[in-house]
Amino acid sequence: MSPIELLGVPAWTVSSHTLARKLLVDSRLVKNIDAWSLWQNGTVTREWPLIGMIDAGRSMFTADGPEHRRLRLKTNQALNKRRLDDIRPSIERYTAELLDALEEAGLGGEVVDLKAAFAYPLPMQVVSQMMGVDRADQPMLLSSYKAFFSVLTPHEDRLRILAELDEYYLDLVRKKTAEPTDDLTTGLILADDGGEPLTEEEVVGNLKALVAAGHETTVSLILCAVRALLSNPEQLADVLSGKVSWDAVIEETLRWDGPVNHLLMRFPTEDIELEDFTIPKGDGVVISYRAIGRDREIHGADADVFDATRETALRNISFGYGPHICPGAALARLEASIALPELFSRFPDLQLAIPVEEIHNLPVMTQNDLAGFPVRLCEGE
Ligand code: STR
Repeated sequence: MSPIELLGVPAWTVSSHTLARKLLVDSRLVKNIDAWSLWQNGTVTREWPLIGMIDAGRSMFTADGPEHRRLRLKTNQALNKRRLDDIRPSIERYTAELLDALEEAGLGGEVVDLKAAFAYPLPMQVVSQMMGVDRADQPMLLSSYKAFFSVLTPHEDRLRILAELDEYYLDLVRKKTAEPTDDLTTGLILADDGGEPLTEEEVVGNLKALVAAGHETTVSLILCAVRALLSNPEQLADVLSGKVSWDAVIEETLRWDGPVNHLLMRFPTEDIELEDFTIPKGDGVVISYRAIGRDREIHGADADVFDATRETALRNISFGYGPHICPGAALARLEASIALPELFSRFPDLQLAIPVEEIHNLPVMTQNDLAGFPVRLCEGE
């Protein structure tokens, strides 16, 4: 537990795996921003650049307890193993299409951006299909979220983008209410299990959370796995020869270089006494997943090394833990487990076009977003 400052706002960060697991099942920590003292007393306002990460509207992302279960039920059902089998052929098709286009662009040994041409569009295509978002709207969504996450975006632009997204999603929900189709948005609208139906605001909130979380994070999972393998050729060889599984690569990437650096925020509804410290009621608590993945108590003295054969990799909590554990975890793993082997089976000689240290992160505080990923598809002359 350490004090941090988020663009001028004080909070606590949790960087221990064991403590995070304890706190993430503690019902005294809630996600509703109204439990935050600095929000209650007006110190933090909508003018704070990170406000959109916390005050994201009523949804499964911001509710707790029985309300949270009610808000999450449909999403859990739509993302269960059996339903994911139905979506697998689409992921395979999108992957193949993008790889065809990539091959054409990089045919003559030209440098191509693996992010722009492959990792970035793929998860948005998948989540759009799942939610019933039009293909034509995908570029707008991608550029809106890109600007939303960047700390370089002027805050008034960020607030405008969030308002425009709200309008877009409200429109989509009204369209699906008038003409139900076979997608999760329609599923969220229809109460077919006798329970209390979600309100329009709640459907919009869930839809926002699902599209944002469903595309942004998976881009990073795919790229960071590729980066880890290209900078560890002996491990790549073991994967390509079948000695090490793709699943092992994916889990170790989640642990070592996962998509989420920090998750904002939770608030104690009463003082929480820990062994050597008390988290005061109403303070902000950040879970720092990047540091948690490198916790030496769990992963050993070489926790900073990428090792796809590491047994403790399976213990990563990069998708969170407890009631809010990522409902899309299995979908993200499925996407990566299709995208990565397909990429390397098409381009076994894939190589970075710049030194690995020159791959940079975007100026984003909470997410592990890479700016670009220049590669060559085949061995140069
Ligand atoms: C982005 C803005 C928005 O409209 C809705 C949400 C709610 C879900 C959030 C999302 C946010 C930001 C990225 C998150 C996602 C849930 C999982 C994802 C935090 C605030 C992660 O990066 C873990």
